[in-house]
Amino acid sequence: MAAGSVIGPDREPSGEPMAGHGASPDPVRGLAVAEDGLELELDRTELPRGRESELAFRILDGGRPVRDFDVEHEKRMHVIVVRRDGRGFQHVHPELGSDGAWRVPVTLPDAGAYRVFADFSHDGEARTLAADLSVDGATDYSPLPAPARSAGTDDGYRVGLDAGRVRAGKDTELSFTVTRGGEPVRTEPYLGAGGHLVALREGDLAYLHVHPEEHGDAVAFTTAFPSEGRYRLYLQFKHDGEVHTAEFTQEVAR
Ligand SMILES: [Cu+2]
Repeated sequence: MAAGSVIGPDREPSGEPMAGHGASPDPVRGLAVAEDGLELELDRTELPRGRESELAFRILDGGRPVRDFDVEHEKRMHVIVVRRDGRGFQHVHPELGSDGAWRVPVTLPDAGAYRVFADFSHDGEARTLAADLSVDGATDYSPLPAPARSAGTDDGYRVGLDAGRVRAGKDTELSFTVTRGGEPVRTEPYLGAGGHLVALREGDLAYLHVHPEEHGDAVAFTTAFPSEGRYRLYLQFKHDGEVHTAEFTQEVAR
């Protein structure tokens, strides 16, 4: 990682950086607020609980707001907000104002420390910068749920995950199948693909944005997890015109 202050949500030393197991692990991202001269600056680092409020930020280059972003997955800016225990995942698309600030309304229902990831491309380079955001109040963090091969969404879909044994640094195919009421569901294009997958490493919330491989009966992704440990996977797919999210805990072996 290049110069830049590393700010993690109570980073635990267990988060070993890259494990050298050959292959081509996806670059670990989202551990720093600044990288190669670009910096993520949040307007406010604290938001109220349970009330719609505005999340506003700028991407600064040498202190000046960047305005020329490349379109990636149909958007110029993707923002992920998640609490440090992996709960409360949101994926939103802010608007760029003429003052160079990105703004999007968010509601954070629970208190705690959150991570905000800005995922964008500038000058042809994909970037993920991240900053901490807090919501005041009594906080009740939960451990990651145990790994499971199937997960429900809160709106009645069931998603199966086929991954086999996943090892750090090895290319892995993650294949998801979606059903509703026992019937297979063919997902609709979402952000230019059959699905969208974000993986966050337990502890330091290292960020992997994984790109889809195909769009057939299954939504498949290939990635290489950078290190052993547990990751939270957030699969988003579109069906009946709406976006649905299924979450999995994935164990990655050495
Ligand atoms: Cu997005």
